[in-house]
Amino acid sequence: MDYGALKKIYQEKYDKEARVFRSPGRINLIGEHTDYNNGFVLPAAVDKEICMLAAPNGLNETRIFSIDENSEVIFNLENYKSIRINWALYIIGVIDELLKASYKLNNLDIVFTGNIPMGAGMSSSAALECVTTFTYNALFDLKLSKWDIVRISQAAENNYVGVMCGIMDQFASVFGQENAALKLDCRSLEFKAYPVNVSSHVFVLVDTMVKHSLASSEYNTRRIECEEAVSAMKKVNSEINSLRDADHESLNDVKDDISREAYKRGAYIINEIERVEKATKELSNNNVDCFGELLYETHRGLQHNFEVSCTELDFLVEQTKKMSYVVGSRMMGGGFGGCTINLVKSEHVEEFKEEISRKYLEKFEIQPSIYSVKTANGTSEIN
Ligand code: GAF
Repeated sequence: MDYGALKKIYQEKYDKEARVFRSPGRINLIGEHTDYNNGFVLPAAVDKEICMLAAPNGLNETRIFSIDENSEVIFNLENYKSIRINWALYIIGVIDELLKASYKLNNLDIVFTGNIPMGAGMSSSAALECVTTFTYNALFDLKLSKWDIVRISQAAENNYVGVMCGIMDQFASVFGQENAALKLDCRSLEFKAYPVNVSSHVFVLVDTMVKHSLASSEYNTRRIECEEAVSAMKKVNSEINSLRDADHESLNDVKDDISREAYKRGAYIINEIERVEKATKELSNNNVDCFGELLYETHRGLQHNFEVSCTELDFLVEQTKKMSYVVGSRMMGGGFGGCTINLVKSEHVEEFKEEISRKYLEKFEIQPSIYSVKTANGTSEIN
């Protein structure tokens, strides 16, 4: 990002200097839909980010300008609920959470932009929420911890945007570390860094360029289905409070009492939580082929049991099985579009890009975008 150029835009728009903050998007190596089931995830923050410039304005209105949308919203801290412009919800949702918690805020002039591809499953929304919380924390000295920033940002998404997301994306955006993926235990919130250099292989993202409209409603439905399985098991064993506490035996015991969907979702999650454990071991031992095989297993689970994939994603994953230089591939993120994450031998990356783009274009008449991302540090202020 050219922070200097952004400062100039701010100066021209609001006629003063601003402080500059950034928060990154993320990839997730493995552990999909496990976060809200108290399981493990393995995300890494990446070198694509949302950048926010802000300063107090001494007025009785807050002004927010989105460079990418070329659009401004203006509201005061009492009447913001009438604003329903999509991009503004992520910022206003944070303001709402802070006001509900009785933090003392004043009006700001805000300008923001980003280079995280939208709808690609790389968490542009979490990055926007996290940079907003970080900005308000810095400018009003709210004394929030990093975990407070994660929680408030997640609450904004749950309560204001209406997507019942787990904690992974906001965690990765705030805690990200350059050169590392972070294995987070979503129950204890302990985490450990793992190097992402997978012996002469790199992660490459292929963006389907589609986002099917059911993404957020189906996401919330998946949560409810997982909860259905948990409450049935809890009646038998009161120590089961989430799918993290369950195994296939306890799930099978309630098979006849729950919907077919709840059973399939539960089975996938139990496997996926175990898979993250296996995957981190393989990663530590540099067993790249075994790690790659686990990516394919995750995709099969997401496709057939969790049912959050789509034709475009399945096609991309299937094609890689014919490419000897790809060791693993799967859909990444919430699903119903967005990217696949592929583990590719470094010297074949260009060949991979060319081949997968050609095949996807032939099949869907859509040119996919391909991203080779680097890992990055979490939310910070730019000095
Ligand atoms: C989305 C959510 F925001 C995350 O919390 C997570 O559940 C993910 O989908 C699926 O793993 O990105």
